Amino acid sequence: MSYFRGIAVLVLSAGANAGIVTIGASKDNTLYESGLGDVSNGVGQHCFVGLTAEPSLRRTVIQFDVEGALPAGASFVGASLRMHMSKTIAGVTPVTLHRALTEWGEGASDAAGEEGVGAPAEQGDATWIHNDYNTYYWTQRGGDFAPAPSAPAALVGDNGHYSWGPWHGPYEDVAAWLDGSAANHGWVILGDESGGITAKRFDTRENPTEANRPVLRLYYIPACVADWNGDGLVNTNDVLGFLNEWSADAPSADLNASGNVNSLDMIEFLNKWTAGC
Ligand SMILES: [Ca+2]
Ligand SMILES: [Ca+2]
Ligand SMILES: [Ca+2]
Repeated sequence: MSYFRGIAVLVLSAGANAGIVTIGASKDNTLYESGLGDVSNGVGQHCFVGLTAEPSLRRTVIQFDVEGALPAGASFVGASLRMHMSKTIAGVTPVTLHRALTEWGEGASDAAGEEGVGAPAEQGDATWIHNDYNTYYWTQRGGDFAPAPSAPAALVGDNGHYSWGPWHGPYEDVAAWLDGSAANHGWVILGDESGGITAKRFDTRENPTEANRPVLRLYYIPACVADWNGDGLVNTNDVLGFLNEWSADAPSADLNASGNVNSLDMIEFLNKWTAGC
């Protein structure tokens, strides 16, 4: 038993960062539906999507600085966004990511209480009608975004963590941001806007509970597969690091680009590890 426990500890410690980069949001905010467009929540602890009882729409905007996040020579192969949902009275509803098409801002507005009604917008905030309060406007009220979702909807029920990706997800958007073929304005996140009470409250980058803040994970295959952890040495730590991601079914472990992780990927890794860089 102690042998296996020892292996598990090694796997966790040796493979923590290999093949995966985890980054926090650079900004996030809520668009609160209002005719005057003077409501926002730039530095609040929460953000919202869906329809309130009023009814009134909420949409979340979020952005991550992905540029330069991967090691030199790495092949980008997957991305996932994870958010924590912390309050709702709605049942299970679909929540989708849409690529934002216009730059937007996060000002100093800070909603009180449960934050559902927002706060007076401050200079530079995104609102329902402004991408940058109170000087610039979205082309369309409620934000400018690609109509088609960037990933299959997450089905959001009770409080907890929810993810989009990494196998079928926001990968294409992040790839376009990384290679410069599309401007990175992040995503507009939509709840179920078809009717009824569907509002979901998520936690923002300002949330005091660090584990509940939004995270974007980028999955990559290093330039030298044998040196999986990128420390310049090829040794057993690289095997353990790869095994960590292989066990977790991570896109970074799909070395033969087959769309899934299985024993063929392990064989390919071991062949490259034996051959060295
Ligand atoms: Ca924020
Ligand atoms: Ca190494
Ligand atoms: Ca594979």
